[in-house]
Amino acid sequence: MKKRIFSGVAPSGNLHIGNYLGAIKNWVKLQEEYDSIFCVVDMHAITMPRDPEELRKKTIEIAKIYLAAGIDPEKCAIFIQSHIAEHAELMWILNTIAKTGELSRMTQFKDKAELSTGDGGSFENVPLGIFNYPILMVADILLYNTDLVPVGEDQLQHIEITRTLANRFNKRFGEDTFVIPKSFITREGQRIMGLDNPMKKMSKSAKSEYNYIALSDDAETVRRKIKKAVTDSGSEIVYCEDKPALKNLINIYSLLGNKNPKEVEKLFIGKGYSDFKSDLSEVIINFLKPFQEKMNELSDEKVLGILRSGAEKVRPLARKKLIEVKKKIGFML
Ligand code: ATP
Ligand code: LTN
Repeated sequence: MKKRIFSGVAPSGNLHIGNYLGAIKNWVKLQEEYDSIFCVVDMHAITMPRDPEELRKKTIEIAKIYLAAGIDPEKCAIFIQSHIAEHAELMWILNTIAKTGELSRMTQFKDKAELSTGDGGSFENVPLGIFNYPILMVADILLYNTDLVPVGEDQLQHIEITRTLANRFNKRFGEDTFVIPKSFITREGQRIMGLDNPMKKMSKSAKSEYNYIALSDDAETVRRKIKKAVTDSGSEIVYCEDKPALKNLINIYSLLGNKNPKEVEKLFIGKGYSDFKSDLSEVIINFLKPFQEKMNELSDEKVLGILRSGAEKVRPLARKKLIEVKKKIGFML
């Protein structure tokens, strides 16, 4: 039997090349080998305030991005999280075995708490959904007997808590209940850094649009953002740890231009930042153009149809697992 992978992206903000290189690009390769389920996690998205119309629009847009990237709905299931109520039901059950301490230690919680309160993240004002966001993610993963979770490095803590809770539940109610999943991370794409600050990851909830290249950016925007991207002191194009900004830009060049960092260095021997940046812009534009054309060819109706039939594919799996869990904990069926 094929092993199973599960992953998801929240319909919030503008998806950027970090999301693509850290997560979605890997999914496209993995779908050939694994039984694959990809989710648009709208229930996670509402942990921050969202305009309802915008949320619907983004939900479809994320699915279009999956499809334009090469996710094949014939091979995989693509669905919307809120279409399968079992995610919320399992989450409640898992809430009862999770500890507040382990949730408050999540780095994403600390970051989002600060973002959402505007007062430095005082605990009293943090929405509860941000606090137990990881438990919903744990439910997403455990509901489908997931073996591998392909994500970017920032999600490792969430995979760890998934393993902890699965083990805790299994110990109490039966070792064979949940499969203990592993993360799947690739070395290069794991952490694309912000263009305006190479010490922090590129993020779709960044305050400035100069932090990221969105998958929807047009050629002019890409050129403008790359021109403004911070660089390190010096003038040579070298790939090394003590030049984090340049290292990040070379990483992007090599991942989107299908070259390794050493080859990129060679291309720019004797040249400076301005040549490198203008070439990098063209590499990014050449990647984005066909991607955006594919997205534009997909109608909203067609995509919604794919998402609905994806939900029907995964529903029996989710039902079966939840019934098993309910039996084990002593619910009447
Ligand atoms: P937010 O800022 O709203 O938290 P995000 O940009 O971090 O959003 P997510 O929706 O949290 O994006 O992440 C979707 C997927 O993309 C996850 O697998 C995550 O690990 C990956 N990812 C996000 N940012 C990066 C990045 N800068 N580099 C590599 N992978 C990333
Ligand atoms: N928290 C994840 C999105 C997410 C996810 C999942 C990823 C929600 N549920 C299950 C993998 C598996 C993020 O990338 N911010």
